[in-house]
Amino acid sequence: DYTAGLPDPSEIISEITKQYPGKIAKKRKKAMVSNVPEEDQEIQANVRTVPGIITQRGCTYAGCRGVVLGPTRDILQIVHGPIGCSFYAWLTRRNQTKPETETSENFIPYAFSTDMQDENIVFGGEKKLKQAIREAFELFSPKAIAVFSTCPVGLIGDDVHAVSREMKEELGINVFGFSCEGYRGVSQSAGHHIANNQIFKHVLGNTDRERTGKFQINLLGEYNIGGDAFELERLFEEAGIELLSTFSGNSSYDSFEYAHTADLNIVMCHRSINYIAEMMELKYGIPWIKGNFIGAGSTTKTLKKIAEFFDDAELTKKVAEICAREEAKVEAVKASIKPKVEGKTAMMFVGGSRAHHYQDLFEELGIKVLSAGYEFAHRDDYEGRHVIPNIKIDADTRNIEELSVSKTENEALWRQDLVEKKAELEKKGYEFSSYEGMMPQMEKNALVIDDISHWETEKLIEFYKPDLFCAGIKEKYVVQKGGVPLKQLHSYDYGGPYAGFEGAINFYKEMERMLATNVWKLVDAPWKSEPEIVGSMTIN
Ligand code: CFM
Ligand code: HCA
Repeated sequence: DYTAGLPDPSEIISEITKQYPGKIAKKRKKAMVSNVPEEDQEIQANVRTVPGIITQRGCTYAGCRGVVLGPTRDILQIVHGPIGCSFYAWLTRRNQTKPETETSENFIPYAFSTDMQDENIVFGGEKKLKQAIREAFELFSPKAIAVFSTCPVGLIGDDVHAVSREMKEELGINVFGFSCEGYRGVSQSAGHHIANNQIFKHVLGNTDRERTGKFQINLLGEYNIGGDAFELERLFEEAGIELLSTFSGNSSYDSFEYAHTADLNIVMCHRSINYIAEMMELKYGIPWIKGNFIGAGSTTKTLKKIAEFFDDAELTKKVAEICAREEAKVEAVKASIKPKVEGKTAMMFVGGSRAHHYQDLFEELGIKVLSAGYEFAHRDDYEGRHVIPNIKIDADTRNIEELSVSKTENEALWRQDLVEKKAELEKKGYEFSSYEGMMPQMEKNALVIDDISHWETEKLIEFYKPDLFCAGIKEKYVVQKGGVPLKQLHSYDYGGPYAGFEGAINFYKEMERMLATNVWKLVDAPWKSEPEIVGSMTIN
């Protein structure tokens, strides 16, 4: 029995929240659900964090610059703001890239910033931004320059879009800006949306491309953390599926420009990139399906779903062959590791999709996920519903208006072959926008918590005493000092890839290292013997 011997989740919820003032307790309770998979439960998500509660969320700038645009190697990305914001987005996410040749452009190791100073805050920073764009162009002659606004830019009213337009004209390359000031929205989720809209408007669809493969796809929401995308590229290549563009891991500017010539979009992290998937469907009639490559079983399922879309005997055979061969390798490793970790317990509080995707990997090893949650996902990501956006796209300018759905307005631009194929497959029962959420997959009585606070994290560990905690760098050392190993599911610590078949093998081995050992039980939290740290500091 899954819940045998565990505390009752409703008791845990009241125990955790009784520490809070009344209004806050009421608000936080709405973000905590004792899961009943077969029921339509509501969870509060994507709302403002209680000030001072210590959230693990990031800002809008992080979601736009760091997450969505960050992994593209040849767009020169200038951060308009104080240097700290640029430093924050500099190589921390472990997104990898492989330029086509040794001399191909790769700006990922650089941090470009206008290094805004007090004087720019008082007198405006547009002049400095223009100068920075000119200087970057002279030194690096990039294909495209993107400008990212940080908090002070919005506060003083610098117009990054006007500057970008002027520079585009002057330099003759694509220059575009993002109003992704950190304080906009309630988390990095707002930054994803801003990034999606601007890439769609300024880049996607700029050039056409002759067909070079029989089966052409884009991979959306795969950021090549720890080399995940490399493992997937290997599988697609062997199967004969041509990957035109990845949004945005190991990605390039040109591939964004012709991404609209693909036959199908595979959406991996729906939370950060669903907007582009929907807009490509709306403007070009390109269908999308959701895919998960975390876990060997999920990888097979997704590859087979792609093959089913193309409905080609040779491809179907090839994919089946690859999956069988790779699954056999995975099984051999699993057989030696599973008995050592089966029945262990884990908790996951990560981002906006991984806390769900990684459930498959844990299931494969027989590890129970007692409690999980996202930092900034929306209700559809938890509850498993597909929400159709309210947008209309101008056919010429690609301007996006938040309006009523009007799929037919762009019908003339749709790929008719794809529209027909979609209709035909749907008739046979093929599901396109099928959508699975975290809650329908989790066990009964598992505790689901949105935007978990530091206090709540500590209490949960006290109640459940899990064998493993999965989160990020901010949580890692506090949790480990308490004697519970923490696996970072953002950066993978120093490991990875974890996607695809090779990734599953890597993850199993990592679980063996972390869970089949008693070393963590020997850790004594320093605050148990020394509750207060007394120190002195001299400032000269
Ligand atoms: Fe998507 Fe991501 Fe995630 Fe995300 Fe992120 Fe990330 Fe994440 Mo960190 S895009 S939602 S904003 S899968 S950076 S690669 S690991 S929180 S779960
Ligand atoms: C971000 C990036 C982040 C942070 C991870 C962490 C990432 O939110 O800006 O807290 O460890 O994956 O790098 O999510």
